[in-house]
Amino acid sequence: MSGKTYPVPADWAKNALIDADTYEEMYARSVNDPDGFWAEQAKRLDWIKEPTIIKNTSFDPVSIKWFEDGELNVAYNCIDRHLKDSGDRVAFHWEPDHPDQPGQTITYTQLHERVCRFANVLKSLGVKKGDRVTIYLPMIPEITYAMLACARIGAAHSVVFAGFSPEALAGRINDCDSTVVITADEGRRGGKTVPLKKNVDDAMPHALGVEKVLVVEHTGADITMKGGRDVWWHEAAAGVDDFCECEPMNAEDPLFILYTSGSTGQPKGVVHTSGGYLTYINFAHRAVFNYEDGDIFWCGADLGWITGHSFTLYAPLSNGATSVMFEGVPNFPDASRFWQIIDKYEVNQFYTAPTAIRALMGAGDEYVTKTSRKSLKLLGTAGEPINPEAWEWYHKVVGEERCPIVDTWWQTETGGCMLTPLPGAHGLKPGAATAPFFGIKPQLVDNDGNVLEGAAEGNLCILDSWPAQARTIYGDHQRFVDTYFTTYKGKYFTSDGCKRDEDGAYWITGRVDDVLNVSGHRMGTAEVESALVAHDKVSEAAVVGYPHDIKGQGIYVYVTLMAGNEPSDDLLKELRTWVRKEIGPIATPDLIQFAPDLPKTRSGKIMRRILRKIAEDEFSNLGDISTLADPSVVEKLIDNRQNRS
Ligand code: 6R9
Repeated sequence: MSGKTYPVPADWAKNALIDADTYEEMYARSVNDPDGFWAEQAKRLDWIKEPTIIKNTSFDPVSIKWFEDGELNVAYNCIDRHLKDSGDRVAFHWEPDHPDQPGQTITYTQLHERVCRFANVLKSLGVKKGDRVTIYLPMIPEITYAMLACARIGAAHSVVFAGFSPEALAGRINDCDSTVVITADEGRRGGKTVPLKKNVDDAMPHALGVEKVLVVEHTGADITMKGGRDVWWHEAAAGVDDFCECEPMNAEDPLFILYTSGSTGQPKGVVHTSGGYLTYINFAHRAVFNYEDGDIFWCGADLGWITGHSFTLYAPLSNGATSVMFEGVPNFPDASRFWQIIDKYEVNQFYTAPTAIRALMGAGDEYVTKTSRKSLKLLGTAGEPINPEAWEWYHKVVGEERCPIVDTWWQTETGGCMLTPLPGAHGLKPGAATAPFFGIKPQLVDNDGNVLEGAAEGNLCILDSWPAQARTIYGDHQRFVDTYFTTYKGKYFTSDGCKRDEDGAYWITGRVDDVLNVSGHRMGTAEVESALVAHDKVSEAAVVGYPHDIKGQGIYVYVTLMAGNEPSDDLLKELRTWVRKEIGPIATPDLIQFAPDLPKTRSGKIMRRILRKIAEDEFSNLGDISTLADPSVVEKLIDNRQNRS
């Protein structure tokens, strides 16, 4: 924790939408009178039927409903309601992977027409209100059409990040019984292509419920189209009407499912609903980023993750904003790419992940300083803890000390930002997520559930519901209850560790469960382990994280081989490739150690605590190892540990 605090700059205190006094007054009202507070915020949206019941929630037993008698359509709120006055306003500046490729500008009127066509195509493929549609698309405009088309006709979308493997895709298709999958011929990222349609083809033998695959032509690559199943989007779009009515949806009808990693087993299909989700993120977009009409907003997150769902798509569009959407990566063709895009579109608010900031910091200041960035007013980060050094660089070199940084802590399950400084209200502490957003009641508890007051470090819980909270895990409500509300009964347990300092500011210290955060991507150690043991030469695997300069955490793997197999460089490569194939490139192990034995308790449980310490190079103090079945295993592991440099 760095001791520094940057006070709220005078012009921000004066001109921001929310200053310190307003924050205190509004926060008090949000927690003392949630009904009154959120009824007022709900007026930000256009309702078909205004809600009269606002909050109806309990964490014990678990039942979460917001605005339950309200009716609305999310796509209407994101598009149609802006058409009358602002149809010509740009909704998205779409920036391609390489600056020499043609970009696109999409106005709200154009967005409306394309989303309507997309909706009509989905209907023609048999999609109805209440169905689930899997979207496996790269960061191209069509992914926004596909998501909004689902919202328009009342189908829940399940976006699967286009970096996931065919195996991972098939699992997610099956879990929510999608009969329609939307993909593209290929994706582009950093000058490389990703064979999306081929991945879908490879997933099909494992996803037998899929009836139709809708394919967007993007790179023009040669792909195979299967008769009767595969449909080109551009051909289908030409044959449908350019208007489609919005389906009236109950506030509690699902808007989307998004799969995320937990500490055990299969990824969970986190379910978000319509009215509460949109109200909360619409408001957060204004309050956290100080978004004002006319600003150009850029959230760099991929639509495969929650940050993309909420802040690349739904929040900015529901506020009628002009957003930037970027297909590529921060360092291609070179490390100036982000800053050049900011200059090109005169971006006012820029939101990205600490891992990107660390990587760009490593490339050198000149890539930044040769650009102007004078349009920037505010910077944001999300996804993982930001180290103070990267924060200072972002603040000084990128934002020229003129732009406040909002370090927003939240989760797939929370839908929107939960802890964050507000730029006009809170002094900034590099690395601190700082203060609760409206309606959020954080609490720190120790491992036994005792409440910790004042300056303390413990496990972060949230005491009461907020409108954008996930409602369930698709198909497994009991898992929802067990995962989030059982460790500390009656409280939402975030699985994050957290410190509160003397000033009451919150500092997230990272996950306290077996979830890794690699470059801002959540990954269960259990998922990587089960991919490894599926390899026929592997008998056992244990996966832990270790500190990594750029990725935040790297993936350290201990592998025990089946009898008759010897460690070799070829096998190392084979295992790396295997994990990439099973899960996707983001899960590629950084370090693999062949371990003839793993440290286990007498009851056979792997002692991860010890494996973590060895991976972190902190083995001088391993704690009590006397409960191990064979303590000598540890020394061998230390002797053979993988070098990180
Ligand atoms: C939005 C998102 C959630 C996990 C979360 C925490 C970590 C997110 C953070 C942060 C420190 C921040 N996390 N934001 N840690 N400071 N500002 O990333 O959702 O992909 O579900 O990840 O990410 O550990 O529990 P998700």
